[in-house]
Amino acid sequence: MADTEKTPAERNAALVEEIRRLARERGAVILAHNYQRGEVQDLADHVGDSRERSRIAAKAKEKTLVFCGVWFMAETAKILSPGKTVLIPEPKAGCPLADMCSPSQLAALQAEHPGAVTVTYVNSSAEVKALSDLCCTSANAAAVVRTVPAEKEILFVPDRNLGRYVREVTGRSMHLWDGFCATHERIGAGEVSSARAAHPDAKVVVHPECNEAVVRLADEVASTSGMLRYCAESGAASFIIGTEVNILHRLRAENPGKTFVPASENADCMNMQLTTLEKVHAAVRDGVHEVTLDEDVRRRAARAVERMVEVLG
Ligand code: CIZ
Repeated sequence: MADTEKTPAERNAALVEEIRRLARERGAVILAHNYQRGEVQDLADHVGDSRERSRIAAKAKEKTLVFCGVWFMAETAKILSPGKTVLIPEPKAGCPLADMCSPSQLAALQAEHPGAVTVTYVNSSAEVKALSDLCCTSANAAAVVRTVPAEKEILFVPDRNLGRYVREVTGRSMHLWDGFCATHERIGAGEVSSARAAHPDAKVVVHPECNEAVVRLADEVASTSGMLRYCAESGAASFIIGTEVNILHRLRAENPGKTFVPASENADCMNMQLTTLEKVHAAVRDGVHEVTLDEDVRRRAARAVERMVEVLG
């Protein structure tokens, strides 16, 4: 059948088949973040958060990792798997939160707080990770902070909302960088309250990158992997989800008998959505766009990421 005679669904199915064939031929594994478009999640060999995908990537037998997500995620894979080729289908997929903390700004703060321990959220550049003592993800931020000796001052960068939440659950005072995720900031407490009024039996599950008023309304605060686990294990039948809306694709697919409602329809990350099947196809077919890092930066960043794994045991 000619391509022009196919329906969009048939064209997508053919493209997915072609991407999978090329990936097998070229020894590539495709990893997508929980916030990727539904069709990219369905194509991927593995879907997960940064921690899960970095672990899978490091153990994968394939020599090429196709990281569907935003730039810092592909960089983190390269930090941990320097011997592998890491491709990002859309190199313009950045992270405004990561951009809110530059290496020179962080170095200036560290100079003002000599001896402080810098704990850096994975949503950061390789250069910022290279200046850090410990890396963390939203799934383990509180556990990482708890490993810092009580007498040590902590600089937590770059997400003020995650930092505030971790400060509350750990009781540790921390100096918080004033960064935020614009997608999570768009989720309003008023919207969550309206959703709760419309779905009184639903559990409200929100990401710790949400602002304080939203977190206060939640039944559960969790990373994306934590949300997937919580919703699968909960006896509740419906959930109001406060994070990037594309995670609802996976939640619905994995929990067919349950209902999922976004806390806000506006919580869509433009950068995450830049990755399309066509761009993944081009990446696998042409071997573009490769992530490269200065080896000294990579080695120092790897120390902060590996220390996260070491301290958590
Ligand atoms: O760990 C990640 O990939 C991020 C940035 C958030 C989450 O909760 O998945």
